[in-house]
Amino acid sequence: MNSKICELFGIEYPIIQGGMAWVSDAHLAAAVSDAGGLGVIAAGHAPATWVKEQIDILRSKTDKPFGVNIMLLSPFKEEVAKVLADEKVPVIFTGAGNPAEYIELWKSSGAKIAPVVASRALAMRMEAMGVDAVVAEGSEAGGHIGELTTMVLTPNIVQSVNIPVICAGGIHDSKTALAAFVLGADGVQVGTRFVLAKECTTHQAYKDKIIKAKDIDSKVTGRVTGHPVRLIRSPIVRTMLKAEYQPNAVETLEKLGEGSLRAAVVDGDVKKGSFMAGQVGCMLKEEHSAKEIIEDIFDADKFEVILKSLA
Ligand code: TUI
Repeated sequence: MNSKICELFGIEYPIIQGGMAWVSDAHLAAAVSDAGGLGVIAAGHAPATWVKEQIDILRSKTDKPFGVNIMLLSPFKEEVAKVLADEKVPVIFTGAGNPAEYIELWKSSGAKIAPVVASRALAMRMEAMGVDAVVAEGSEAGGHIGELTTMVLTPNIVQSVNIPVICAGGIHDSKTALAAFVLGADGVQVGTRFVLAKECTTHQAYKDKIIKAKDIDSKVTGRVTGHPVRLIRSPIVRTMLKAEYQPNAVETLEKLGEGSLRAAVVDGDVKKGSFMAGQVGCMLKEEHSAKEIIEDIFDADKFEVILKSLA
């Protein structure tokens, strides 16, 4: 596909693998980059030493371009930001905050910068700061989310900025990818479907949780406290949703959440784990290799059938 995102990042298909904390390690990212997309390591709450290790592992597996997603709520964000510059990471994604203070450092290291945004105002502020692209992430996405849906957020940002826009939230197949391009996006970011990549080292119980999820199993905790997180229904989610309406809700939710994503991804703990996933989880039933996933999404025959049905 001829796309501004392919040119900007030096990739074959305009698809970015979402930076999912604990899930998106060097093994998954290398497989996606090798298959022609942009693989992304998620720094999450990890220290800089872990991030550096993952960059080294990825570089030992592929010489294709890749990205790192820095989560701006991380206590290690300062040191991680510096490692990304020192390591000359080709593409830097940011999530859950405003990366203003690091833009100059990363630009001087030669990185392309693409913040994940959940509003038009932030997309415009980011463009004014000189970033190279934005990821418009709708609230269908998993994990930490904003309020607006992909269907409204994407075209609103597309008509408000002049830099390339990557659409995220609800994208998992050729139909949803094509819809993102119709909305004006230059590329797509896919998260949840890559949890089911064969190269993804996430615990099988996490993958099974996605495979078994029904549409109504997708829940959002933290709406009341102002930190909405989308995940799959489980015992901890039930406790969190009740706690939201009790006194000290912020502290209780923070305590319940601590270590719960690791418990899900690493230990597959169905009781204590937070199984963050996008709404599309209910549509995903099988595991495939990263290459199969990308080739299925960008299947020219499938695109043609959809477009012909509209003619
Ligand atoms: O970052 C994400 N999704 C994530 S990060 C994550 S790790 C985590 N672990 C435990 C609890 C909470 C998170 C799981 N999922 N997505 C990117 C994203 N960024 N979506 C929305 C935003 C966002 C929100 C507010 C970006 C900027 C912002 O405000 C900045 C400002 O200054 O206005």
